[in-house]
Amino acid sequence: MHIKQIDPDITKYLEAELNRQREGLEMIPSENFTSRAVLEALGSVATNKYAEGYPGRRYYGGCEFIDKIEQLAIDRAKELFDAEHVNVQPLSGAPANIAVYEALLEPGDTVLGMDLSHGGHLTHGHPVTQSAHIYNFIRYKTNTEGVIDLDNLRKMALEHKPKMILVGYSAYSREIDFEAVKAIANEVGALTMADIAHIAGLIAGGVMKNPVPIFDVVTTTTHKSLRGPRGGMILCKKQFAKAVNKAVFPGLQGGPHENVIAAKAIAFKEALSPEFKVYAAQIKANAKALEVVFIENGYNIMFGKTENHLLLVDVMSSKNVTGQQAEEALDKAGITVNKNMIPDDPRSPFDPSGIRFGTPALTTRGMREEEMKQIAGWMHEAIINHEDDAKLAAIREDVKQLTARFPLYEGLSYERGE
Ligand code: DSN
Repeated sequence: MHIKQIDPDITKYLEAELNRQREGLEMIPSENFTSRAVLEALGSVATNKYAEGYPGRRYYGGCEFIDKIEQLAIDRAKELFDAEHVNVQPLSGAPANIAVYEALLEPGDTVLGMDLSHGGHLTHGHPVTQSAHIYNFIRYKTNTEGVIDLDNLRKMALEHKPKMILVGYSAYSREIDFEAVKAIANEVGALTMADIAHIAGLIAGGVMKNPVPIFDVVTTTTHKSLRGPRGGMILCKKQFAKAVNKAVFPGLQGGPHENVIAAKAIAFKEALSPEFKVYAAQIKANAKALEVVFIENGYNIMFGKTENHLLLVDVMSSKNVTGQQAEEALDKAGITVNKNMIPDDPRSPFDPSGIRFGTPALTTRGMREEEMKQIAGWMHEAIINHEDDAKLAAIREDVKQLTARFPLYEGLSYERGE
């Protein structure tokens, strides 16, 4: 029986979510639209199988096909990122990061990681996380020009003698000089870890630097710019393979989600295609096109500029509108972004000074610079008219007309059962 017969309530909400995705402009930089093939694998029979262990070494019978699926995912990820070893089992980015800490650190070890408000991530040592209770995270920041100050990072590394230096960010819009960070780490005998969750698709597409051949260990999610299923992955040098695998299973996780791993394998195959290189380049070009209009309209762009897929904009200092007000107004206009802290934000995380937005999802729909210009203009109008519901509703109509020209999941309907 089809989902619509079994559960009309869930069907109704899935259809509503499908329409929301279709009719709106999805600009949260960590979101994307997977291919139908990836969706199909997620809903496949592979979800039924327990397969604790690794290909060829499982604790359950009947894994002969699951082994092939997981091995394909591993082999494709190795090729895509030029990796010596890959673990495709982490359930998402946070568990992948925790598994690396478990694999390579002892309780109390010192880690240098980026401050959250400067573009870092909660799992990079924010005091609210469990990892911060176990390890000694010391957080570095960007400088007044908005870039990672490598001289300061070196000074901090010499002072604190970290066991690991961690780079990779969720709101930082600049390239990362992995070689320079590696040189600092070598000087103090530290391990190197990069979390490339946001930029994995740009790296796979060859338009950003790849830390995998340089760093000891790299983590990522697979559902952001990489456009795969919601999940995580660890890539590392051979010497850390055993410790990483042991930390993921049995250290932290049980049975791997093999339907997700099948979907990861498909996404990696897609990312290995020549079309994906074009896609990755367009993501960057689209972010630049947004930036141009935001600068023209007098916005304060954090970190100086964008060199990847995202922008962090200080709407408070630019237009005296809070991040929360901007997010709400844009939502009403059919444009989804997220409010975000700016470096050393004086405001609270619930109503910060900034908004963060990006282009992976819009680029998947086929939108290019021309559409970005139009969208950036609407965003500006929505922000400065954030109290004018009629204006926001009018923009929403324009958004609907635009998105109708860029179909999403054509033919898919949960209510019609197609
Ligand atoms: N929640 C993700 C993001 O939006 O960047 C990071 O985990």
